[in-house]
Amino acid sequence: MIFNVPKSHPRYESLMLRHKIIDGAKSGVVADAGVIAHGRGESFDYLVGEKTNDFALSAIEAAATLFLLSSHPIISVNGNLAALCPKECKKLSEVANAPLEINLFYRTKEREQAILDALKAVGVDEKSVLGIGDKDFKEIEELEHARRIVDPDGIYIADTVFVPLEDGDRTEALVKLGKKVITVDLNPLSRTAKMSTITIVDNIVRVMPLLVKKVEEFSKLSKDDLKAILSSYNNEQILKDSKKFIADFLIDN
Ligand code: PTJ
Repeated sequence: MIFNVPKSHPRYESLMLRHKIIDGAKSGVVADAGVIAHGRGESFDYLVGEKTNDFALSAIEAAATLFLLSSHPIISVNGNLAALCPKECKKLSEVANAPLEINLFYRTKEREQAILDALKAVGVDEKSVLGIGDKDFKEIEELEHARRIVDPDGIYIADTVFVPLEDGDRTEALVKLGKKVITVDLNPLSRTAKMSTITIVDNIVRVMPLLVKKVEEFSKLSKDDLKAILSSYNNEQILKDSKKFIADFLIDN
């Protein structure tokens, strides 16, 4: 990192994240538009009080149960996720038995390699990463952009797909194909937030460690207990709760 953020700075944590994104953009991990996407996330983070609220915690618990109840869960990795949480991607993949698949909107061979390198740097085994290399990739016909190209051993056969930090039409297409979708998006109004099976309205950097912990904790529960947690979860209500929180926060602060 070129810029040294003083620890005493009141927005130290937030600035550190910015610089992870900037460094990621310089190394080709983060798309140019990913820098802007991060800014949108930052503004919504203010509005949720820069903390994990109850609506996010309930969604994290539901997400952990869905990971554990799925036969083929997959973690879709984009540039922003790889820049902010590479270690947690590895951990979540291990505890949830969910392979990592690199699946990019701004897809280039150089960016795929840069993201693979970022994952390898935290100990991810290159051979376990899906979505890259010379393979007979499948296509999601409903999509016209690069995210339609998916791994035949990954998103294509997955029953649950974790797609954090994106706003677009992919979630709708995946749901149409009968898949369950878990997203993390600070913006509860995004298309992805609205279309997902489970929407975690919180910052990915706070979500990932909690999600890993919950998957570990819930792996000791019976299938019936997991199903009970999941069936009591209502994503529509969670989205309402998050929007109500934001509205109240704006009035009260
Ligand atoms: O790496 P690629 O090529 O796949 O491209 C990735 C980006 C992020 C550029 C692409 O998916 C994109 O353009 O995303 P959007 O449409 O800007 O959506 C990103 C969503 O993530 C927005 O709704 C943001 O509010 C949200 N977001 C950004 N940073 C965070 C976040 N949500 C949670 N935590 C964050 N740190």
